[in-house]
Amino acid sequence: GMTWTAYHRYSTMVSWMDSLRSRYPDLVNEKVMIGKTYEGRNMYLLKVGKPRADGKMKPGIYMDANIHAREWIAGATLTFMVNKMVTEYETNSTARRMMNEIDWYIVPSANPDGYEYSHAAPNNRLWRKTRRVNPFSTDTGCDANRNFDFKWMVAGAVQTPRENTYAGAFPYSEIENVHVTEALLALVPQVKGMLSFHSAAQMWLLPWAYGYERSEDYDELMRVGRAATDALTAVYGIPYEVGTAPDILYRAAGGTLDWAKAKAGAKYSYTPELRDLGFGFVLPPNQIIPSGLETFEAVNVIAQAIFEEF
Ligand code: 0X9
Ligand code: ZN
Repeated sequence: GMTWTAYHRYSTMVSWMDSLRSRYPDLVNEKVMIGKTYEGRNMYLLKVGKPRADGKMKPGIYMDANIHAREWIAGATLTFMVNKMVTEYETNSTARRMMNEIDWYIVPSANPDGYEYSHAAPNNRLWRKTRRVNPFSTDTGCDANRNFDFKWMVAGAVQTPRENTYAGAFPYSEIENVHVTEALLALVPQVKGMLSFHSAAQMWLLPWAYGYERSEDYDELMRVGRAATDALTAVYGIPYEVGTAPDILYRAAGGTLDWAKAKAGAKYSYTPELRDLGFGFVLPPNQIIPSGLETFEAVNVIAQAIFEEF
């Protein structure tokens, strides 16, 4: 079964969603199959939150993880946080407020084929991309975080299938991205926040990632991002940087971060890059719970900001 002391296979994550839904039917509202991966796995969107007594709409936050296969801490942290919000609803006032104020939409693994491949053999551990067999090439997979249809290929992406930042032959060449995009577009205009979890740089990235332009909400995204990482750092002292991808990391076009803000109305769009601590992508599993606890505090700050504004 599911725990947060080990990294689990995709099927265990799916069973965890089912068991959470059957144990907390009032809080886990829906588990929707949003489509199949290239290799035929089912992708799911979980909706959690306490419905309002008056039936009125709550602001929504969409969260996903593991669009990059090897960043195992991302999905582990995300499932930990969702599990905490749901199972501690009665006992933890922070969890209760998050569930009362926000509708949460969660895709625990945005690239299940790549994730499973990274588990399948020790030599595969650092696989990043999808697993589609590219036409006209013997190289497999595409960087799904370069494959969205906003400023596609303008920076930090290549047209060489062998490379780790291969953007695909055209936007949405990856079926997994089609499913995520359609799921998120169906939630417009409810979704005001998007958190796409990655690792490993201890950064809280904000748009735009494609270039150095400032978004119209830059100041607010910086302010809320700083408040979020202040709350995160307060837990264990782990430092996080906040800024646009070009300012503190590098330019990268075609990712979830920019697309969600530009095309899905998610004003508060962030890409958290979780714990590194010198381990890079191969973070030991005893880091899952601390990462989950500290990141939960940051997500709470984002939720409060969105609740107050909308
Ligand atoms: O390169 C990436 O996709 C992300 N870094 S990682 O080490 N996890 O691969 C940063 C992406 C930031 N930009 C966008 N989301 N567009
Ligand atoms: Zn990543």
